[in-house]
Amino acid sequence: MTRFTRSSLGLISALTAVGLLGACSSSSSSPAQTLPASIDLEVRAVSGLKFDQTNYSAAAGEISVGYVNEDSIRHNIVVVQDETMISGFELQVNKNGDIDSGSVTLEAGTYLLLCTVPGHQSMKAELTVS
Ligand SMILES: [Cu+2]
Repeated sequence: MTRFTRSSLGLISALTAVGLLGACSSSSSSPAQTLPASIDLEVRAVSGLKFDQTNYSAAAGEISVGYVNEDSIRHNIVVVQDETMISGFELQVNKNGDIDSGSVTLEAGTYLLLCTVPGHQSMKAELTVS
């Protein structure tokens, strides 16, 4: 119990340090960001701890995903199937206006899109790949 508490505090300290570094480096420049033209799936994080839709769809294969932050706080996005995270894919947007993009290869099926930032359990949407 004691050991668990100590390691939790250590983790929180580490996260805080990373957050402070991020805040410092991001103030130097803020170029206008736009989504790449080849996005297959666009997801927006909006205020109220949710995505802009509750259902998304995409074609099977390599899917180019764009993630736009329309909220004021940090969010990420991962893809989950049968409670297992699809490895090698995570997008992160740290502040309002941030855009991240990347690709993930998915077979036809039903997936969940989740934000794994603590407290953001409500950021959940279904992704149908066909
Ligand atoms: Cu979030």
